[in-house]
Amino acid sequence: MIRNIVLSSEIAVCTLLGSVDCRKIVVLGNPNVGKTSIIQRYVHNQFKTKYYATLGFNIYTRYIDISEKRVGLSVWDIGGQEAFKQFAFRYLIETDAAIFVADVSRPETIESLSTWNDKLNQAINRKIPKIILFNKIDLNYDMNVIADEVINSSVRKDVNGIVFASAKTGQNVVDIFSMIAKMLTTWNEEFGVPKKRKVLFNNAFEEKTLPVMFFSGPNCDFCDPVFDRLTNISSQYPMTIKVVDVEADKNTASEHGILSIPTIIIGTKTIVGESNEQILRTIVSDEYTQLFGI
Ligand SMILES: Nc1nc2c(ncn2[C@@H]2O[C@H](COP(=O)(O)OP(=O)(O)OP(=O)(O)O)[C@@H](O)[C@H]2O)c(=O)[nH]1
Ligand SMILES: [Mg+2]
Repeated sequence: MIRNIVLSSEIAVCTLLGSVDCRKIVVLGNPNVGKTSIIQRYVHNQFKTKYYATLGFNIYTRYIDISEKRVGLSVWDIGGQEAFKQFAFRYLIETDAAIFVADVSRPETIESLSTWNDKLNQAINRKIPKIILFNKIDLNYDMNVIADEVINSSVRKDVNGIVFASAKTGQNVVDIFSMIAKMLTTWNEEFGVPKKRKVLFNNAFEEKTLPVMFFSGPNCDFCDPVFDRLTNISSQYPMTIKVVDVEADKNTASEHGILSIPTIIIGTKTIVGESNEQILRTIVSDEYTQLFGI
């Protein structure tokens, strides 16, 4: 009962504010990966170390201005316990975007994301922006193990980005939600269709080379190693890499909604934060197959 009241009042708050465009983002994943923490960092800029499992779901609202337009984000925090999955359909209908959360210190937590994605696809019948968010990058983790898990997961093919963040330190959290909000306001029903993306440059598609944009700038810990990995791969795939310094070329960065560096746009996929060669190679190969059928 109480949840229904919360639900209707939250939606009312979002829709009653004049012409505010309201969008529903669901946050899904295993218990304990940090879904609630990510959302609370985003909405209240706070972090709690004690774990309280989310029972059912909670909805949080935050308003942001994108290209001078106010957008209300209804962020649905869905409890990861197995018991809640059976009611998932109810929570997932009318979703506009999804964040699948996994934990870098327990990379196997990516496994359940395919089931959540299947449930989501049953509840919606259109393509929406989806990303995988690896949380807890403040902890120790092994990027090679994460890469193996990403490569073996089927969900990676159905997402538009892989991002790395920490609810504890706040690293990348606001930027990731802004990125999704921007996706929601600039991309329509044809979301995910390559020609809709602004990654076409230097006639890259006509030449059958994969267009890649690499966004870097000052104070970027992972930029050099990630760029080196990318250039290694480019010797084996026809790729056109355009490097953009976000400080020097603010327009291009803003056109593509870039807030965190490094960010790499490979075809239709966006990767934010540290990444290793295996992940990049897999995404490049997926994109190459998808775009060119080769
Ligand atoms: N070190 C670290 N701990 C985190 C981070 N994010 C969350 N945690 C901790 O991980 C535990 C679980 O976080 P929650 O946000 O409650 O996890 P959840 O995914 O919402 O879990 P369910 O509600 O059961 O589905 C808590 O003890 C958090 O303090 C992070 O970025 N770094
Ligand atoms: Mg929770």
